[in-house]
Amino acid sequence: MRILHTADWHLGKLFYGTYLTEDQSYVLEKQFLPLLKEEKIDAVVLAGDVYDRSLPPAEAVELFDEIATKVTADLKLPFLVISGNHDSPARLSFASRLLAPQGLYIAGELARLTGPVVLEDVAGPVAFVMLPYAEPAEVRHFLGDESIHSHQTALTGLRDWECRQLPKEMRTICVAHAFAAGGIACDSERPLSIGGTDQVDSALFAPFAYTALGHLHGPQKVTAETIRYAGSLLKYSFGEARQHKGAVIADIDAKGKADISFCEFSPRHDVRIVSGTFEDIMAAADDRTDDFILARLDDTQPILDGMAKLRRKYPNAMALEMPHRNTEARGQRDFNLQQTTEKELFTGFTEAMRPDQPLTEAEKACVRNLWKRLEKEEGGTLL
Ligand SMILES: [Mn+2]
Repeated sequence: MRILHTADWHLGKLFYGTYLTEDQSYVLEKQFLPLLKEEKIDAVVLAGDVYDRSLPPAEAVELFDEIATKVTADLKLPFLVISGNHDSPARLSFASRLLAPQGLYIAGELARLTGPVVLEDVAGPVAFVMLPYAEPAEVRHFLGDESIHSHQTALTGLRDWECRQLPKEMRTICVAHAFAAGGIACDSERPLSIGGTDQVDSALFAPFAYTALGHLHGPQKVTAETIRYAGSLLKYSFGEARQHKGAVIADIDAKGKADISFCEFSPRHDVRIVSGTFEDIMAAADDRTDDFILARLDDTQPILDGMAKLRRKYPNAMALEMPHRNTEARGQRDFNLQQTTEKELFTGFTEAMRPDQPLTEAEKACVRNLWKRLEKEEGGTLL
C-alpha cells in the first residue's frame, strides 16, 4: 500500500498580516493533487493542524472542502484526517459519520472515535490507528483513568484503547499529532503545554509499520526511519527559510516493511532572508522578487523609510531587522514628552535619525515654513 503522509496545513494562516490561503491553495491544487495521481497513491493521511485556528476563515474552510472533495470523490482515494492542537475537534468532526462511507475519515472528538480504519490491499488488511491531539485531562476523562496526567500517559492510553481489538498479525499505521522526544522544533509551532513536558517517548510508536506524525513543522524522522514528521505545507516563519517542505510517501509491503521517500513542493512565493547592507540588497540581482522577504541589514545607522523603499524591490517584504543598529543613537531618543515643545521634539528626532548629518540651512527653512503653516491652520496653538 502506497500512503501519502502530509501534515500541518494550517489553512487560513496569517503571515505578518497576510492570509496565505492563496499560496496554500496553489501548492495543494498544483502539486499535492497531481502528486497523488503521478505517484499512484492508495491512501492519503493528514496528521493534524488542518486549520490554523479553531474558528478558521471561510476561505480556509472552502479550500479544505475543495481538496477533500477532489481527493475522495474525484480521485476516489481514502483520506484520513486527525485534528491537531490548532483545530477544534468538534468542528473538524462535523458530519464525520456521514463522510466516512464516502472515504473521508475524520478523527477529532474523542467521544466519536470508532476504532481503527481498516483498508485493504492485495496482501490483506492495513489498520490506521488515528490518535487526534487531546489534552491529558480530556483523555483521563474519556478513558476514566485517573492515572493519566501527562501527554505520555494520555497518548499511550489512547493508543492502547484504539488498538484493543486489533489482531496481532495485522499491519498497522499510526497517525498522531504530538511532540515526539528527539524531534527538532522551530518557531511556528504552538507549545502543547506550558510547564511540564509536552513530549512523548517515540518508543510508543514502535509497534507500528509506519507512524505519520504532525506537529513539528520541519520534515524529519524521529529515532527510526518509520517514525516521521511530514512537516508543514508551507514555511510559516523565517526560522524555516532553509527547510524544504513537501510530503512523505510510505510504501508498506506485504510483510509490513515501510519504504520511505520525500517529495518536495515548490511554493508560489518562497520565504527568504536576504542580508547585507541596505544598499547592497537593493542593488543585488534577484529574479524572485515576489517572495516573502525578511531583510537583515548590516547597517548600523537607521534607514529612513526603509520598509517602503524595500517594498519597491520586494513587494512582499514582511520585515526589516537591524541586528547591528547603533544603540547609542537609540538612547538619545529618550525624550521627556511632557516637557518638550514640538519643535524641540522634531529637532531631537532628526538628530537621532541622522546623527552625523545636521539639518542644512535649506532644510531648516523648509521646516520653519511648515511650522508656520501648521500653526496658522491650527489657530495658533499646537497640541
Ligand atoms: Mn502545527
